[in-house]
Amino acid sequence: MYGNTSVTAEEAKNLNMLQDDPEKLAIFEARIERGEKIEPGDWMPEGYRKQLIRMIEQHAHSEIVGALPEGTWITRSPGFKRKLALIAKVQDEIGHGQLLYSAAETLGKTREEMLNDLLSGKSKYSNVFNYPAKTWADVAVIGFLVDGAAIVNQLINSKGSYGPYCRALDRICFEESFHLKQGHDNFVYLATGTPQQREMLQEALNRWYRPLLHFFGPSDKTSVHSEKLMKWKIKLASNDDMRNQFLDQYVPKIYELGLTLPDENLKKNPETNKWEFSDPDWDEFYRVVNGGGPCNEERLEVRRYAEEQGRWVRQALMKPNESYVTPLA
Ligand code: FAQ
Repeated sequence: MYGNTSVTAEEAKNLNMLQDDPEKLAIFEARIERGEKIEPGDWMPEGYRKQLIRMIEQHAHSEIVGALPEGTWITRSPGFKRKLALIAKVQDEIGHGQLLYSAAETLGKTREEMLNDLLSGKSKYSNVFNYPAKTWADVAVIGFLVDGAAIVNQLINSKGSYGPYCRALDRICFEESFHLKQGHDNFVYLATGTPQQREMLQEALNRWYRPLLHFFGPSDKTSVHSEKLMKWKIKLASNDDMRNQFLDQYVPKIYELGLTLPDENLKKNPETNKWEFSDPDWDEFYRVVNGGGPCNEERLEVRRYAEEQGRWVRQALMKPNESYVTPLA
């Protein structure tokens, strides 16, 4: 046991706790156990702070990079109403990034440092945004299924232990529910449309199936951080449980529209109540999240361009004696 806590010395080492005061740690753990929210000024173990920064920062990056695949379709949206809805959705995603960067900043990492880490490739963001949105059907699949997957994850995590992150997630989930309606409407429209529209949707679905399975992270057996995150109630369900919840909710909706998923082994095991599927190629997952996906370079290039082009605006907004820390400078 480490101090008066429930962790062993070995676990404490893994959790970066050794520099933490055991008495304070015990009080902290008891608060987590009671379901209290931890707030920015409260004492927290270094490992908790670091894990939260890592996770919230990656989430924030995912929102702003996540606006890019759909963003390329704004000028090509089929019709004015769909264009308006897509503009509003993309704008919301950027707003989510802002909320999440603010939540991460409460833990002591500046926004400039986070953006530097995104632009240099040091920090990860969600795998799904490193694939192209080739047709309008991709916009339907992203809005319905990527947003659907994000809601499964965020609703669960919004009950977590860190106040600023949970409050940001509450607001994000509220807005995501509109995105889901927009995505569902596009999805059903194409699924019940002309043979060409159905074919285009099925083709997009086939391409997104594996990235969607990857979205919830590696299996519980290989997940690196789950144990620590769940111990501190930052994450309230494991990667496999979240993936299972997603399949539970969305596979029937896809099948009821007469569409298929490209995996002959995908089925729910009635005994375990869990979905089984073919190996989704975890090598591809690691390649994509480590910078080797089809669009990683393009996504970061666009972000670097936006950073560069917006610099004069940020500088103009600074007070005369303030200086803006230039990312990558
Ligand atoms: N993509 O040990 P674990 C959205 C990394 S928001 C990339 O299992 P953990 C809204 C992981 O970071 C989407 N990397 O990790 C939207 C770690 O690497 P590290 C984002 C991934 O943290 C919709 C390594 O693999 N949502 O879509 C992924 O316990 C439409 C080992 O993994 C969030 O970020 C991945 N999918 O569990 C926007 C939610 N999975 O850091 C626009 C918050 C894992 O050691 C349009 N995050 N990795 O270098 C989480 O819930 C968790 O961080 C997980 C991963 C579940 C993503």
